[in-house]
Amino acid sequence: MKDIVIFGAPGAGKGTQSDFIVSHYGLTHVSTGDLLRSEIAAQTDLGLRIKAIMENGQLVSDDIVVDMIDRAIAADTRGMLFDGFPRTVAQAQTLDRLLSAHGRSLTAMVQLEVPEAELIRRLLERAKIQGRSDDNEQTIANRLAEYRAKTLPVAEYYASQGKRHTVDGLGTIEEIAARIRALLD
Ligand code: B4P
Repeated sequence: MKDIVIFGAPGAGKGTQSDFIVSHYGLTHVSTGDLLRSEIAAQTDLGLRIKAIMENGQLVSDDIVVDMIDRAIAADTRGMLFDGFPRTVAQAQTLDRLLSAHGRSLTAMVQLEVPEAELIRRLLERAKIQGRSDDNEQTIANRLAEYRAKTLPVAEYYASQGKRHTVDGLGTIEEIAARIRALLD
Protein backbone atom coordinates (compact mmCIF):
# COMPACT_ATOMS: atom_id res chain seq x y z
CA MET A 1 0.00 0.00 0.00
CA LYS A 2 1.39 3.40 -1.01
CA ASP A 3 1.01 6.46 1.24
CA ILE A 4 2.37 9.58 -0.43
CA VAL A 5 2.70 13.26 0.47
CA ILE A 6 2.59 15.87 -2.32
CA PHE A 7 4.38 18.96 -1.09
CA GLY A 8 5.06 22.48 -2.36
CA ALA A 9 4.41 26.18 -1.94
CA PRO A 10 0.94 27.68 -2.48
CA GLY A 11 0.24 27.45 -6.21
CA ALA A 12 2.97 24.83 -6.83
CA GLY A 13 0.34 22.57 -8.38
CA LYS A 14 -0.32 20.12 -5.55
CA GLY A 15 -4.08 19.98 -6.16
CA THR A 16 -3.60 19.87 -9.94
CA GLN A 17 -1.16 16.93 -9.89
CA SER A 18 -3.14 15.13 -7.19
CA ASP A 19 -5.94 14.42 -9.68
CA PHE A 20 -3.53 12.49 -11.91
CA ILE A 21 -1.74 10.66 -9.05
CA VAL A 22 -4.90 9.36 -7.35
CA SER A 23 -6.44 8.12 -10.58
CA HIS A 24 -3.20 6.50 -11.81
CA TYR A 25 -2.30 4.74 -8.55
CA GLY A 26 -5.82 4.18 -7.15
CA LEU A 27 -5.18 6.16 -4.00
CA THR A 28 -7.57 8.01 -1.71
CA HIS A 29 -7.12 11.77 -2.09
CA VAL A 30 -7.16 13.89 1.05
CA SER A 31 -6.69 17.65 0.64
CA THR A 32 -6.75 19.61 3.88
CA GLY A 33 -7.45 22.78 1.85
CA ASP A 34 -10.58 21.15 0.37
CA LEU A 35 -11.69 19.79 3.76
CA LEU A 36 -11.28 23.25 5.32
CA ARG A 37 -13.20 24.93 2.45
CA SER A 38 -16.05 22.38 2.95
CA GLU A 39 -16.20 23.31 6.63
CA ILE A 40 -16.44 27.00 5.63
CA ALA A 41 -19.18 26.22 3.07
CA ALA A 42 -21.18 24.41 5.79
CA GLN A 43 -21.12 27.70 7.79
CA THR A 44 -20.40 25.96 11.09
CA ASP A 45 -18.87 27.91 14.02
CA LEU A 46 -15.59 26.15 13.26
CA GLY A 47 -15.99 27.12 9.58
CA LEU A 48 -16.33 30.80 10.47
CA ARG A 49 -13.12 30.69 12.51
CA ILE A 50 -11.29 28.86 9.70
CA LYS A 51 -12.51 31.41 7.12
CA ALA A 52 -10.94 34.32 8.99
CA ILE A 53 -7.59 32.50 9.31
CA MET A 54 -7.47 31.44 5.64
CA GLU A 55 -8.43 34.88 4.34
CA ASN A 56 -5.50 36.24 6.31
CA GLY A 57 -3.14 33.76 4.62
CA GLN A 58 -2.25 32.00 7.87
CA LEU A 59 -2.15 28.30 8.68
CA VAL A 60 -5.11 26.82 10.52
CA SER A 61 -4.11 25.31 13.89
CA ASP A 62 -2.55 21.84 13.90
CA ASP A 63 -5.27 20.29 16.09
CA ILE A 64 -8.04 21.16 13.59
CA VAL A 65 -6.30 19.62 10.57
CA VAL A 66 -4.89 16.65 12.50
CA ASP A 67 -8.41 15.69 13.60
CA MET A 68 -9.54 15.72 9.93
CA ILE A 69 -6.57 13.58 8.84
CA ASP A 70 -7.04 11.14 11.71
CA ARG A 71 -10.60 10.43 10.54
CA ALA A 72 -9.53 10.12 6.89
CA ILE A 73 -6.79 7.56 7.67
CA ALA A 74 -9.13 5.51 9.86
CA ALA A 75 -11.61 5.26 6.95
CA ASP A 76 -9.03 4.35 4.27
CA THR A 77 -8.09 0.87 3.01
CA ARG A 78 -6.35 1.74 -0.31
CA GLY A 79 -3.37 3.96 0.50
CA MET A 80 -3.53 7.74 0.49
CA LEU A 81 -2.28 10.87 -1.21
CA PHE A 82 -1.87 13.68 1.32
CA ASP A 83 -2.25 17.03 -0.48
CA GLY A 84 -1.43 20.18 1.51
CA PHE A 85 -0.66 18.13 4.63
CA PRO A 86 1.66 18.15 6.55
CA ARG A 87 2.36 21.91 6.58
CA THR A 88 4.31 22.02 9.86
CA VAL A 89 6.92 19.70 11.40
CA ALA A 90 4.44 18.94 14.20
CA GLN A 91 1.90 17.80 11.57
CA ALA A 92 4.59 15.62 9.91
CA GLN A 93 5.43 13.96 13.24
CA THR A 94 1.73 13.36 13.88
CA LEU A 95 1.28 11.83 10.41
CA ASP A 96 4.09 9.34 11.14
CA ARG A 97 2.40 8.43 14.43
CA LEU A 98 -1.10 8.05 12.91
CA LEU A 99 0.14 5.88 10.02
CA SER A 100 2.18 3.75 12.40
CA ALA A 101 -0.90 3.20 14.60
CA HIS A 102 -2.50 1.60 11.51
CA GLY A 103 0.61 -0.50 10.73
CA ARG A 104 1.57 1.80 7.82
CA SER A 105 4.42 4.18 7.07
CA LEU A 106 4.90 6.96 4.54
CA THR A 107 6.26 5.65 1.19
CA ALA A 108 7.52 8.96 -0.24
CA MET A 109 7.22 12.74 -0.22
CA VAL A 110 7.15 14.45 -3.63
CA GLN A 111 8.18 18.12 -3.55
CA LEU A 112 7.13 20.33 -6.48
CA GLU A 113 9.73 23.07 -7.01
CA VAL A 114 8.45 26.31 -8.59
CA PRO A 115 10.07 29.78 -8.47
CA GLU A 116 8.19 32.37 -6.41
CA ALA A 117 7.40 34.69 -9.36
CA GLU A 118 5.62 31.82 -11.13
CA LEU A 119 3.69 30.90 -7.94
CA ILE A 120 2.36 34.44 -7.68
CA ARG A 121 1.49 34.51 -11.40
CA ARG A 122 -0.50 31.24 -11.12
CA LEU A 123 -2.40 32.28 -8.00
CA LEU A 124 -3.37 35.66 -9.48
CA GLU A 125 -4.48 33.84 -12.63
CA ARG A 126 -6.60 31.44 -10.54
CA ALA A 127 -8.12 34.45 -8.79
CA LYS A 128 -9.51 35.61 -12.15
CA ILE A 129 -11.04 32.19 -12.88
CA GLN A 130 -12.17 30.84 -9.50
CA GLY A 131 -12.37 33.96 -7.33
CA ARG A 132 -10.95 32.18 -4.26
CA SER A 133 -10.96 34.68 -1.38
CA ASP A 134 -7.35 33.81 -0.38
CA ASP A 135 -5.97 34.46 -3.91
CA ASN A 136 -5.29 38.21 -3.67
CA GLU A 137 -1.92 39.95 -3.56
CA GLN A 138 -1.73 40.64 0.19
CA THR A 139 -2.98 37.19 1.21
CA ILE A 140 -0.63 35.48 -1.26
CA ALA A 141 2.33 37.36 0.29
CA ASN A 142 1.23 36.18 3.76
CA ARG A 143 0.80 32.59 2.55
CA LEU A 144 4.29 32.56 1.04
CA ALA A 145 5.76 33.96 4.28
CA GLU A 146 3.95 31.24 6.29
CA TYR A 147 5.28 28.65 3.83
CA ARG A 148 8.90 29.80 4.23
CA ALA A 149 8.71 30.01 8.03
CA LYS A 150 6.60 26.98 8.98
CA THR A 151 6.24 24.62 6.01
CA LEU A 152 9.70 24.52 4.35
CA PRO A 153 11.24 22.85 7.45
CA VAL A 154 8.96 19.88 6.69
CA ALA A 155 11.09 19.24 3.56
CA GLU A 156 14.16 18.82 5.79
CA TYR A 157 12.19 16.51 8.09
CA TYR A 158 11.54 14.13 5.17
CA ALA A 159 15.05 14.58 3.73
CA SER A 160 16.46 13.34 7.04
CA GLN A 161 14.29 10.21 6.66
CA GLY A 162 15.49 9.71 3.06
CA LYS A 163 11.88 10.13 1.80
CA ARG A 164 12.06 13.51 0.07
CA HIS A 165 12.04 13.53 -3.77
CA THR A 166 12.09 16.80 -5.71
CA VAL A 167 10.36 17.36 -9.05
CA ASP A 168 10.69 20.37 -11.35
CA GLY A 169 7.24 21.99 -11.17
CA LEU A 170 7.72 24.18 -14.25
CA GLY A 171 6.24 23.06 -17.56
CA THR A 172 2.88 21.82 -18.76
CA ILE A 173 0.63 19.88 -16.37
CA GLU A 174 1.23 16.73 -18.49
CA GLU A 175 5.03 17.14 -18.44
CA ILE A 176 5.04 17.45 -14.66
CA ALA A 177 2.70 14.45 -14.28
CA ALA A 178 5.14 12.38 -16.40
CA ARG A 179 8.04 13.39 -14.10
CA ILE A 180 6.05 12.34 -11.03
CA ARG A 181 5.07 9.03 -12.62
CA ALA A 182 8.71 8.27 -13.53
CA LEU A 183 9.66 8.91 -9.92
CA LEU A 184 6.87 6.92 -8.26
CA ASP A 185 7.14 3.95 -10.67
P1 B4P B 1 -4.53 24.66 -0.39
O1 B4P B 1 -5.93 24.37 -0.75
O2 B4P B 1 -3.64 23.49 -0.12
O3 B4P B 1 -4.02 25.57 -1.60
P2 B4P B 1 -2.71 25.95 -2.36
O4 B4P B 1 -1.49 25.60 -1.58
O5 B4P B 1 -2.89 27.37 -2.75
O6 B4P B 1 -2.80 25.21 -3.74
P3 B4P B 1 -2.07 24.13 -4.66
O7 B4P B 1 -0.58 24.01 -4.53
O8 B4P B 1 -2.86 22.88 -4.50
O9 B4P B 1 -2.25 24.78 -6.08
P4 B4P B 1 -3.03 24.31 -7.35
O10 B4P B 1 -2.70 22.93 -7.81
O11 B4P B 1 -4.48 24.59 -7.11
O12 B4P B 1 -4.47 25.61 0.92
C1 B4P B 1 -5.26 26.76 1.11
C2 B4P B 1 -5.19 27.26 2.59
O13 B4P B 1 -5.77 26.26 3.49
C3 B4P B 1 -3.81 27.51 3.19
O14 B4P B 1 -3.32 28.81 2.87
C4 B4P B 1 -4.09 27.37 4.72
O15 B4P B 1 -4.69 28.52 5.27
C5 B4P B 1 -5.12 26.26 4.79
N1 B4P B 1 -4.52 24.93 5.01
C6 B4P B 1 -4.56 23.89 4.11
N2 B4P B 1 -3.92 22.81 4.61
C7 B4P B 1 -3.46 23.18 5.85
C8 B4P B 1 -2.70 22.49 6.85
N3 B4P B 1 -2.28 21.22 6.69
N4 B4P B 1 -2.40 23.16 8.00
C9 B4P B 1 -2.82 24.42 8.18
N5 B4P B 1 -3.53 25.13 7.28
C10 B4P B 1 -3.86 24.51 6.11
O16 B4P B 1 -2.44 25.31 -8.44
C11 B4P B 1 -2.60 26.70 -8.35
C12 B4P B 1 -2.95 27.28 -9.71
O17 B4P B 1 -1.90 27.03 -10.64
C13 B4P B 1 -4.21 26.67 -10.33
O18 B4P B 1 -4.98 27.69 -10.87
C14 B4P B 1 -3.69 25.75 -11.42
O19 B4P B 1 -4.57 25.67 -12.52
C15 B4P B 1 -2.38 26.43 -11.82
N6 B4P B 1 -1.38 25.48 -12.27
C16 B4P B 1 -1.10 24.26 -11.72
N7 B4P B 1 -0.10 23.65 -12.40
C17 B4P B 1 0.28 24.51 -13.40
C18 B4P B 1 1.27 24.48 -14.44
N8 B4P B 1 2.06 23.41 -14.62
N9 B4P B 1 1.40 25.55 -15.25
C19 B4P B 1 0.60 26.63 -15.11
N10 B4P B 1 -0.38 26.73 -14.15
C20 B4P B 1 -0.53 25.69 -13.32
